[in-house]
Amino acid sequence: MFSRKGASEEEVLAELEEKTAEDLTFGSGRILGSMCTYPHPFAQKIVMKYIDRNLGDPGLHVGSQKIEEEAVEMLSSLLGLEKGYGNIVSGGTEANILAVRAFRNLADVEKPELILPKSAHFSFLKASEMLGVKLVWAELKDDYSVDVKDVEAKITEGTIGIVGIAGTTGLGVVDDIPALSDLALDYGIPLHVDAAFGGFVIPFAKALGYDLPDFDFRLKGVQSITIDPHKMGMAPIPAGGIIFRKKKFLEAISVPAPYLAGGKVWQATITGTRPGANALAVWALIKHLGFEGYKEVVKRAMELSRWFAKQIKKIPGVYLIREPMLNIVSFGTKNLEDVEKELKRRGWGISAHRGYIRIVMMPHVKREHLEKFLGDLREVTVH
Ligand code: 0PR
Repeated sequence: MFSRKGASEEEVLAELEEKTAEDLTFGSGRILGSMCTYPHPFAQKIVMKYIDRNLGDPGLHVGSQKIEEEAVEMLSSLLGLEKGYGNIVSGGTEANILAVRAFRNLADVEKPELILPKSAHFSFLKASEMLGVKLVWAELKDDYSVDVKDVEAKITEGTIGIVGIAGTTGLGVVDDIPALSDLALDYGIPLHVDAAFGGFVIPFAKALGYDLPDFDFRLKGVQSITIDPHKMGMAPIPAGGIIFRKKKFLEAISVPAPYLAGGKVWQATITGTRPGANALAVWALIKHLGFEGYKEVVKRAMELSRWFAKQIKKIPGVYLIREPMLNIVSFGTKNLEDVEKELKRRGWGISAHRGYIRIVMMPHVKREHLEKFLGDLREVTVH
């Protein structure tokens, strides 16, 4: 109900406290299955300070727009590209939609088709429906990475693009992006890499010596990459990233907005009015933490996931779906639904999908939380 008379701030706050008491918080250590985390304190300060900035009208907030461009440039350079074109957007969903939109608009075919792994995120279903692009699903191999031979077999006259995933939603698997890139070059088809999760993990994990496939613009077939600062980048929601190798992709999705303060400006994003503060927070965090700072965060997360995977293997009736590649560990059990229900009843923020439970070692997840969780898991699976 839209109240007739206003209540005091205290009253409203008290009601909010009561209602949100049901929420799980990252600080409690109970959220183990999310790709989000508590935003870095420095980023929170930035958001508070610049809460009014709107990147939808860059003529008003000229400085903020330049900062967004610099943030895009920083992400590009992390991904092996000196000059990239793109935006800080609302998340991986918007970034993936923009990539498919750019590929479709440039392809000029009557019945556009997109080839993507069966492990792809559901955001592509939205893209498909909105853009009238048919999804052609490629099979996975036993290791849950996409079968590149099957991708090749599915290429047709109507193929507008290929998708590879660098950190799948369920298992954190990095596809064989080098092979997909070669394929894309051979057939003259653009390759989009969904590194929404892996973008802020793989470059640092590689620097730490983990053996992972190349996945970024250093591979010449890669034309666009989704990379989300609001996942392992520790930026506040919403903060996604879409980077294109060439300007033509961004131009293909830009519409004129003729009456704004900046004169005739071009907008590529789905959202019009959009938060400048979050883009500024992305910029500020990258400046503040630097490569070495993120590397430390990833080091902890990778070590914790290896340790956790080892513990999982020791529990009777519980099995790993596959050895972790990134900081995601997924496991199966007998009577998975019952196990899931009981773990949730005990207050754990997890979810079971596609036959397994996924644990994501985000920065807020500590070994002591996982030890407690493993204790509960052991109890729940004993029969
Ligand atoms: N691409 C990949 C590979 C993803 O894993 C996700 C999100 C997206 C794109 C879409 O990103 P946005 O959600 O930012 O639009 N994957 C997470 C998932 O489905 C999203 C999420 C995050 C779910 C936090 C739950 C949660 O607590 O698991």
